Amino acid sequence: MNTAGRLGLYGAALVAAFAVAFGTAAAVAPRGAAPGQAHGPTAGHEKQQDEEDGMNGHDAHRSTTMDHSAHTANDTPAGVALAAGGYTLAPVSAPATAGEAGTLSFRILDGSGTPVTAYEPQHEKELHLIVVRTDGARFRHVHPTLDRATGTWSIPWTWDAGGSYRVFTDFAARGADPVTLARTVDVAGPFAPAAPATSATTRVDGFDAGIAGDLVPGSASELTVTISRDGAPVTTLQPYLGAFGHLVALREGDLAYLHVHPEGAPVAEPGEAPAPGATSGPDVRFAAHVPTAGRYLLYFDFQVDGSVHTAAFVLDAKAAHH
Ligand SMILES: [Cu+2]
Repeated sequence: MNTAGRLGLYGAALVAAFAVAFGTAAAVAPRGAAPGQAHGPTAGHEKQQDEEDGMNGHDAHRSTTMDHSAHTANDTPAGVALAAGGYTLAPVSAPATAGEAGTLSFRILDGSGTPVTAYEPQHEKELHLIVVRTDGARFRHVHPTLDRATGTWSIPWTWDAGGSYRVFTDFAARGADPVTLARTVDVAGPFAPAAPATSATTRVDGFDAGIAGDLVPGSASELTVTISRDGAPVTTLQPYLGAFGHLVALREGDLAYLHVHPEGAPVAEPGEAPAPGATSGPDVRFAAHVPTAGRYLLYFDFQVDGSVHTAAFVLDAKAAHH
């Protein structure tokens, strides 16, 4: 389990200020999601996209993670605006109707309105695209392709259901701080809103996933995700995007975006990415810093045997009373 290694790091680079986005995520419909989705990943993972970059990418996120930790919870939460840090997410083009195959595309504009064509990789990718319906269902975390001539990001896209979706772009333009920009995209088609209920366990693709710990507003909340299969601990978690798992937290109500990058083990230095070929599990630890009491939708990505799975949890953050 490499517990010692993880514990050593814990709390150092892991504290994520809500105000900032760190990286990536994954998902599943919360329990109590739309009928027929209770367990299934409502979300798809574009494996060919996710896997194409391999595991030995950059670790630019390490330094950015540390930088982010300096932010305070008083900052405006990430992911609630289409412009921040001098950059703007231009209108998103996507199929208008559920079930219609097409392309999702967009550009990032700098302060002069010029499309951005140079990015600093974070968590091995130049841009992380997170899409979730406003009720928290249908989460996807994928990596579109950049046309470096035009600055247009695109990815094949089909909406599985109607509704309003939040499209988050998590990136750092070259030489700039990471930002998370978001827009709403409305999709015609049947829409049965899910009502996420608190859930600390879920089942996805034959794996059982649980999350332990309490979210406490205004402080680092220690959380541990545990993965098992057929009642046995899974100890073969593989590095994915530079860690043994990725977690995104969204605040119910405004979908403010918190990206938490769990640390795996063994590692040489705090914040160090796992070595190629390393495995870990069944526990993945991280810390999240949520700004307010309320309900949070958590989407956890993990990789086993080359396949990425996503587990969703719903936790309530309650103000500490002493
Ligand atoms: Cu990503």
